[in-house]
Amino acid sequence: MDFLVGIGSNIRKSPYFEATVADGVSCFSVYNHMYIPAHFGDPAAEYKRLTEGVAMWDVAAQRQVEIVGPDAMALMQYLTARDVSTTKIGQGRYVPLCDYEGNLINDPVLLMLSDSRYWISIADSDMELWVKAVAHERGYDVEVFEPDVSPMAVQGPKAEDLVAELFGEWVRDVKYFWFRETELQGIPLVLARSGWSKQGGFELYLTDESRGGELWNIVKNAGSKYGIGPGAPNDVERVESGLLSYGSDARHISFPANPFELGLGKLVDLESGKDFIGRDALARIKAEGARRRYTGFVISGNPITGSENQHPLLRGETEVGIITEMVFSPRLNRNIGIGLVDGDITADADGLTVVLNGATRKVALVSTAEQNPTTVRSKSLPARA
Ligand code: THG
Repeated sequence: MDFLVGIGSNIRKSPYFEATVADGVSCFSVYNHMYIPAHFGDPAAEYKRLTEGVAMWDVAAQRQVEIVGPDAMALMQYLTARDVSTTKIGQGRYVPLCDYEGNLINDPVLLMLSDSRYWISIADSDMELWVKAVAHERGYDVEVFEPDVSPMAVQGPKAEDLVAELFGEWVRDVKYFWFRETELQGIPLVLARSGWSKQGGFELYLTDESRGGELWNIVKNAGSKYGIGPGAPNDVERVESGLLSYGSDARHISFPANPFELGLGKLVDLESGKDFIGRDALARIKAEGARRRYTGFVISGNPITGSENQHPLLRGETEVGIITEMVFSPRLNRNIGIGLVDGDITADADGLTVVLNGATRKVALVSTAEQNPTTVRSKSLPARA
């Protein structure tokens, strides 16, 4: 295909935008109405930095929705299927948000800043509108708005050494998903041990958008001795790690799926007695059993590059699932995928295929844990055909 995508002033720019352009970004995507770097022209090097060194990403497009006021906790609990009542100040939680049908509408990270102040760090859908409407219609005493907060990710096995060098040894004691408000050379931010990879690392939530370029360059310069380089949320690593991508794996307006189907059933707390949006639907879905399940795939043939579209999983002529993303994993030396299969397709099902660019490829199911190179002996995977 040979065309350009038109972008106007309707698409917002991140505080790191100029810095990423200066560092050679070669492809952007759009997320929460904002530019987000997709890659810097060398996917192999970006993957290697993430899995063996350290990478830095502009994820300012993971916008925050701030909820502040006496009813902040009550509203937060009403928004999510997860029991968040035990969350502590300084703790983050992964919180699925559903609509009234029980379908996922976002899967943010919740940050509890105080008893009466929360952020949700959102995936790609308009949550500020939803949260504001729910708050007003139900009469919660809160304010809801998008604050000046712009995350940057520092991910990879060397991320901790770099972040400790920048902020101090205390960062080594920050527990997974916990955070602290701090500053770096006078730049205000929230430092969290989190990020959309399973390589370990931190996210720096910049709270002064005028200082994005400065923060970017401080991290970049300090990271040079660790071989840092720019990157982006990495699709290959996320498929290997089985991390959900709301928008790609499910989207309520075009491809609805519920948390039980998406492997997030353990985060749905129907026993807590808490009321939340989608509760009745989720109780019914749980009782009936989910129709589909989230799974990994191994796909035969030559290395796959880029998968823009979802692809039906076929058995004979029948569609029995959907592969939402396919990638070539350099560490596994095979093509892997992620997506949903019908409940009656067993793990050892044979005769599964996918058609890619007109050619039929064989497909085998693997659990998302089985396709993670750090936890799997690759001989337990089906051979590359
Ligand atoms: N960081 C921040 N905000 C975000 C994301 C992020 N907002 C959008 C998007 N990513 C939200 N989606 C996810 C999906 C998975 C995880 C985090 C955010 C994740 N999951 C772990 C896992 O699956 O192993 C832990 C889940 C758990 O606690 O149970 O990290 O990346 N700021």
